[in-house]
Amino acid sequence: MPTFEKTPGWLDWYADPSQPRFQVPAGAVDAHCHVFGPGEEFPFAPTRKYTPCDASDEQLFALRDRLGFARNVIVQATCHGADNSAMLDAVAKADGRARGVATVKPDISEAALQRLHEGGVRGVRFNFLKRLVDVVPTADLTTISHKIKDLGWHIVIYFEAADLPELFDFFSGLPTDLVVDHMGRPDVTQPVDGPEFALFQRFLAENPQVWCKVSCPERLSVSGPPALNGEQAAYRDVVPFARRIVESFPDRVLWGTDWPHPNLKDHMPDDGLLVDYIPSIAPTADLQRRLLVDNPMRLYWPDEV
Ligand code: 0GY
Repeated sequence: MPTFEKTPGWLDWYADPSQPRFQVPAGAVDAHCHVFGPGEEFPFAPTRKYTPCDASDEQLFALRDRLGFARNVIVQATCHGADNSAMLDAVAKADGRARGVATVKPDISEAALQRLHEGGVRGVRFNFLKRLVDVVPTADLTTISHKIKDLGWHIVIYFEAADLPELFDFFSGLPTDLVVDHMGRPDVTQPVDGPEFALFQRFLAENPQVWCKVSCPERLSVSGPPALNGEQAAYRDVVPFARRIVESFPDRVLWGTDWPHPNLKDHMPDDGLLVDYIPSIAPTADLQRRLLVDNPMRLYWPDEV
């Protein structure tokens, strides 16, 4: 049995998150979360850039129930490479209440894709963050996009705002729906009306097939969570960015916890606080229902809509 030691400095996820004050609407979907291992059962990939702590499906489902969510979208994380077994096992154990997003290699067969589909996978993920991958995956992405398009899958892309200018046309030409992780990681010290975020909004405006996860304020924030007395809004410097996207593209936004929050060394978010952040970016019941229920259901459970 392999044993793994987590990357030094890595913070553990909250074992006992606060009970959110905001009650998510019935049927809400946590559309971005992961499982890690357990490493003894599902070993981490030799190519990984970090070794996480274990975060099992049972622990994920316990968090789902505690926060009041009904369903999860479990996204393959880079620490498992293209071995999707931990994610597939978790989806299988969720009794139809989870879908998966996989990482696949360009030589994957049609039969293997079909098996993934039957296992609940509805998308593939490509990571463009240089700290997480060795090569920019444009060639593989092009090949795979043509293999998955007839399955009705989408492509999840994770990139940083500084890289969008060179990727804009490439992404716009892909043949499937796209889902952008964490708003394309804007630099929130820039103005919300500045050129960097304007380009991201133009990317969404010109491409009706692009969806956006307004997730991970904790990764983007400089102001951070509120002080313990809770006087100030959580992650307040990210709010104008996320709210702008939610209000401009209300039918193409998704939200997720990002539990168990890979790769964080400075600050680990309290998942209850993350849920309490939602009304600050989706201030009306209508926006909240679209963000948390209608949109993810249309993308991941279209047969049930
Ligand atoms: C996230 C963020 C990160 C990591 C990964 O697959 C991954 O390893 O996505 C990150 O380090 O920013 O969304 O999980």
